[in-house]
Amino acid sequence: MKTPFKLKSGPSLGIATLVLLTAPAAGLRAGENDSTAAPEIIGAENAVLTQAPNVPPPITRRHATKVIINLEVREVTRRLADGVEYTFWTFGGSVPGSFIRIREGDFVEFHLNNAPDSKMPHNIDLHAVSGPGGGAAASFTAPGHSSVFSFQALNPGLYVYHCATAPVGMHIANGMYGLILVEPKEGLPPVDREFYIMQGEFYTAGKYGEGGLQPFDMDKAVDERPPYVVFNGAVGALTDSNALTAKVGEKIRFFVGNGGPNLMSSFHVIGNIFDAVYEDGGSAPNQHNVQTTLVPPGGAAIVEFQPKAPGDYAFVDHAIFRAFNQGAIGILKVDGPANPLVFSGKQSDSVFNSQNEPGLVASQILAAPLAEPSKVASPDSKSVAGRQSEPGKQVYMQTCFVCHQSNGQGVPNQIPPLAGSDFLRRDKAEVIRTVIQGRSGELTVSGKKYNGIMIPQGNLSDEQIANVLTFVRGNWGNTGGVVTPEDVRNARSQAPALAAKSNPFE
Ligand code: HEC
Ligand SMILES: [Cu+2]
Repeated sequence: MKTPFKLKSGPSLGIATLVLLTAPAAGLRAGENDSTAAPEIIGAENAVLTQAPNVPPPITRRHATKVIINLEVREVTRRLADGVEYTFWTFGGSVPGSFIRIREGDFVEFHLNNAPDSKMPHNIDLHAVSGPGGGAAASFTAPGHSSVFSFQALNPGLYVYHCATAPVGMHIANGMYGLILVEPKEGLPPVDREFYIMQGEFYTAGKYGEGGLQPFDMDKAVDERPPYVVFNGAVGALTDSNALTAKVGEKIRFFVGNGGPNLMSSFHVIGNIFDAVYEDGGSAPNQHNVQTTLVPPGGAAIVEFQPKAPGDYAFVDHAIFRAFNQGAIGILKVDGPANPLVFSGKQSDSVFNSQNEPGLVASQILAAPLAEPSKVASPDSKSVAGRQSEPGKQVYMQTCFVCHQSNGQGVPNQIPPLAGSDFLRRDKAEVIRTVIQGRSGELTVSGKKYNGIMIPQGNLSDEQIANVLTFVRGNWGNTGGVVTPEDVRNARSQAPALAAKSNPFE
């Protein structure tokens, strides 16, 4: 069925009613003795579509409904990498295509609209459809036209959809793929954040990074030699200011798809373990405690995990040259308090020789959290130092104590003491810089020499650094004064910016 598609006209009720009337009655009503009979369809709604990395909100309704989907195919020229442009063919204006979220049993009325300025006809094959071509022939649409077909979402799961117009490989290689989630009747377990990530390769005539508007290269596509392997349609679509964000301890769910057209993805989040994987995008978690999951072209997976420590976590195709040399890398930035018992950060770096007493540092560190930090003075809570000292102690216990120990005593020959430290009496700005930038190399504290590495703590806020230093300088026999957030701001503006990380494994 085809009707001319006008950009301005809303979803046509006429078409909707027509489809409903022509659908077989038994398909819309539960009952008879037919086990495949669909549930009752109550009401109608327009689907909320989102662009990656966003996912529409979970479905809260507990019945099947008629869902009207309007998806517009657009051919757009966009950034593929810095200085590199490409003409993408898209479902909804971006790569991957809009995320569609429906519920098991829903009756879907699908409107595929092909923009009037498209050069090609397009169609859609949804892997969630039970019917010939997944809807491909039924949705074949010339530029400036709109096709309507309908289907029932019989099977829950996470499904790929893609264009299947000849040459199929070329339409997919130009970005024509996306994900449709059919939520099981009972819904998915609640999580704190959901993200939409889809891998795909781009076969440009030029090499990786070669500038300008790059044409599609059929030979490279047939040989499966893509210059680009990326997440969400471009190099850097999920890094730097586009990085995903979350907080320590939150439950994260990634809906991961692979448009291909050719390469399998070995999907891995560096420094996290998947608590659950819905392998192949099936409707139930079938595996727990997984490092890397395989996502084939035209396939999907749902992964769930819970970052335990703050930091930048890179996710990659672990076929690792793709991550570092072809673009298949994104970042999840996790904020929150350090959790030194789960992960300490680097604790020391000392010269290794066979005389070193093994296990010394480790045993002291394990003992430390059990020790009561009771010997810590409780300063006058009305003074400025007193007000900063309590939150400062918290920062200390979360961030510094793992190395400097619960009462600031340090570790002999490894980590200098903060208790009775003459270093702390020196230049205030230098003390602040030590925390922001870290420090390494030989250092004498109260007459004893140390040569270790203190990792930078510049991710702490000005206030946290001011508080922890006020706490440290006001306790354990130290005599330094208050450090204010203003002091920290000044020190930061003088210190050279911390070098950005280039190695995502760090
Ligand atoms: C990963 C272990 C580690 C952590 C965590 C750590 N430090 Fe350090 N710190 C060191 C080491 C090792 C040195 C000595 C560096 C050297 O030899 O150059 C040091 C040196 C220092 C010094 C100067 C020497 C002294 O003893 O007075 C100060 C001040 C200091 N740290 C404060 C802190 C504060 C405050 C925190 C928490 C915000 C912190 N450190 C977290 C390992 C650590
Ligand atoms: Cu197409």
